[in-house]
Amino acid sequence: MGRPDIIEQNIADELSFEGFKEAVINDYKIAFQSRQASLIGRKEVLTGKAKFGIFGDGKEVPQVAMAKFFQPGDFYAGYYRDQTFAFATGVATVPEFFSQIYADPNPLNDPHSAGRQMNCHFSSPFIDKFGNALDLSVRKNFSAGMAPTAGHFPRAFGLAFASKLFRKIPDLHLNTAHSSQGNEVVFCTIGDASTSEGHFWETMNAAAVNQVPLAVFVWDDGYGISVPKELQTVKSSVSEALAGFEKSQYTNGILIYKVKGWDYASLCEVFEEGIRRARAEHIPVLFHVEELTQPQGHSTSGSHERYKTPERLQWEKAWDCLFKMRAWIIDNALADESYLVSIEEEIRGIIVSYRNQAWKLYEEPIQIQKAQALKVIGEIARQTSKSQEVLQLHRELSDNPVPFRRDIMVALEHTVAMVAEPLISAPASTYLSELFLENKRLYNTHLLHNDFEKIGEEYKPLLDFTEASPYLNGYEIINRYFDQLFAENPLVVAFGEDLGKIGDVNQGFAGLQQKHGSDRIFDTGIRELTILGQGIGLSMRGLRPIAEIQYLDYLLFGLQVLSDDLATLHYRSAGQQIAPLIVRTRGHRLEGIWHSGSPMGLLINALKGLHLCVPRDMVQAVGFYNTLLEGKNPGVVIECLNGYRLKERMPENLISYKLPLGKPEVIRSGEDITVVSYGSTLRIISDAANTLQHLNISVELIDVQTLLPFDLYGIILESLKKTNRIIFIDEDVPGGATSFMFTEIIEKQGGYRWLDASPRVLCAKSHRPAYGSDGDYFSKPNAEEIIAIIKGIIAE
Ligand SMILES: Cc1ncc(C[n+]2csc(CCOP(=O)(O)OP(=O)(O)O)c2C)c(N)n1
Ligand SMILES: [Mg+2]
Repeated sequence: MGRPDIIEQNIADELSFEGFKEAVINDYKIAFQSRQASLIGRKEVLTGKAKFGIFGDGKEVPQVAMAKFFQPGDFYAGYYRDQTFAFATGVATVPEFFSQIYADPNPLNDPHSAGRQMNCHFSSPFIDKFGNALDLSVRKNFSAGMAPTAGHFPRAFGLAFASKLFRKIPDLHLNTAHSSQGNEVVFCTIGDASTSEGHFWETMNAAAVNQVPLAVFVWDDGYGISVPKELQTVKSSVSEALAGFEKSQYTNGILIYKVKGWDYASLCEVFEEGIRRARAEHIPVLFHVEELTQPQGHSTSGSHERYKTPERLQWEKAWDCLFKMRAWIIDNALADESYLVSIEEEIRGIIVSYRNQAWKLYEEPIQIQKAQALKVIGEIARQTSKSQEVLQLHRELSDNPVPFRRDIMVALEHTVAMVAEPLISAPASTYLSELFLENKRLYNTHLLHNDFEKIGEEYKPLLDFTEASPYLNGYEIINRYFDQLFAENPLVVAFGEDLGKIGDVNQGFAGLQQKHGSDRIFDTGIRELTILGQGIGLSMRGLRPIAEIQYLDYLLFGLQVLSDDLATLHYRSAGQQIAPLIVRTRGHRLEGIWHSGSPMGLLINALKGLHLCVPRDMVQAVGFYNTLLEGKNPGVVIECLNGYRLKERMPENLISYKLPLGKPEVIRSGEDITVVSYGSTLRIISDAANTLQHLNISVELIDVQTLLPFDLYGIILESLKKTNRIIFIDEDVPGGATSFMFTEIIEKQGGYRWLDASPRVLCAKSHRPAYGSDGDYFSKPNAEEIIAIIKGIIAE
């Protein structure tokens, strides 16, 4: 008999070997199942059941390895190749994968996007249906994917930066629902070719400078669709190109690992070490996963035989990671051939049944609609004088075995249009209205959290002034406000270029870093894109960031993430995720081409899904900050660049007064003409209105206050009903925000009915504003122009 402790050790080894074997076989099963899903998924497109497919075949093995180290509380930000990771972490199931490829709009079937996203764009819930934060520290969190390659990198940086703040700021340690003291790692994937994007480099630099727990996995299959990596990356290797970023013992930087994508054992080893260090030490890490393949080519849109050589195609077959893992399992006697064959056979059958299940779920409600529509149309055909024509519509729908929802609508619409007897066609109209509402709910909701709510309707913008309320410079008011805000709300952080040490270029934060700490008020590099991504990620993790863009003109550097990521987040995740980021910037007229821009039309078009606040002074700006901080939607506040040194009276209730959104304010009442504007232009219009008053022309001046949402209360229309004349004025280019406001009032609100003179717009010239006082005068609307045009309207 052996010694008991040695026997115990042997049993433990045996058990752990059994456990190891089981874990490996389980990984192989997930990888194999994922491959089958890819193969069948492609067929679903080729047979016409789905429109487009892009799959994770050839990337399965690194993803099952990666999933081993993804812990509850961690975050994922990735791209369309990661279905295996989603399956392995349990965040997605195979039936959900199929539901998404069919564009099933039922969130119970496709809980990731409710049919709004192409396949393989996953997400997990961050909020419950009432908008309350879920306990993210115990969940595996997938931030919603999107298609613009590398577009998720700035967000990934922000998600990782949150871990850093949760670790460093003691006041946040109690906030356990969002973090376990910053132990969360962000797993971020990207294809080799997409590392060519500036987003990748800006993010890597920001992560390296800030030392955040961001783990980047580059799936290197040598191609970006057809373009090989020689044309994508210097030295054809992203890890070599990043050599200067590498962390050494005494520097910041990133850890860089290279590993073969087909080598399961090495992948597990390397990922274990890298993730452990990222988590413990908050060091960013890059895994360059090489020698991956694309067994079915890039997507269903074309074949890779067009651009890969026969040798390359042959190599891809031989080095397919799934094939290599299988061989490794057999070589190491973890399972034999016949066992693997039996589980593969079983999985093939299961995947087919998952596909059938998802298809049935997708199709059933549509077949019910089809049957109901046929019943209604058939009944109408029996009663109408247009029986033959209606029967033809009936036949067309009936012969369509798998109609879309739109085909049912079209059949009903055409029936109603065809039949002149309204009483007979009434059942079709009734059913149409029902379906219209249903489809609106499925496809047109969740642009904003609480889509149809009037935000802050109940807020009474009551300013509390006392005898002692002082007149201060605009920047001083903003500064006092931020001071109170940071004292009151521990979730608020603010950052941007020159915002920390000197307290922003206009002193809004002057002295506040010293008072509230450099973890909450801090400088960033000149990197607008990742400043905004930083804000997106922080706000998704429960903080309330104010990300500052130094001048409105430079918002364009970050517009892509605002538009593609932030503005679509709630919609594309079907209401499961929010990012209530506040973007603070300053704009409108000051000096020259790049310090007096007012591209509001551009923002209105790009930022549907955000609130766009355009205050005329700093007290009003404060009202918007308070409102946005109360809500769950993101917003941009554009302070007036030329307003910081103008005196305003500071109310006592700076920290508590809120402004409703979408509620214009009549700032001067008059009888003869309604003038609609916002921001810095209002002061010029006020001057013009004084002059016009001497000419007996009485101007009603309205500040729209917010461009998104826009006048939800019909306040401008009420004014127009009184004056019967209207002009929209701003500093944007022709066709910009003035055209937007014009359409809203004249067309959408029916303002044309109340006009006695033609409605007009006055905006800046098409070119950028020239430098200097004369440059401003001749580029932007001026008081004399305003007077002349209004006199003209009155004389009409
Ligand atoms: C910003 C942007 N540009 C172009 C595309 C079109 N596109 C989709 S995938 C792709 C290639 C990406 O290659 P890679 O990053 O290597 O990923 P892989 O598909 O090879 O895994 C391109 C050009 C896109 N989706 N987004
Ligand atoms: Mg590639």
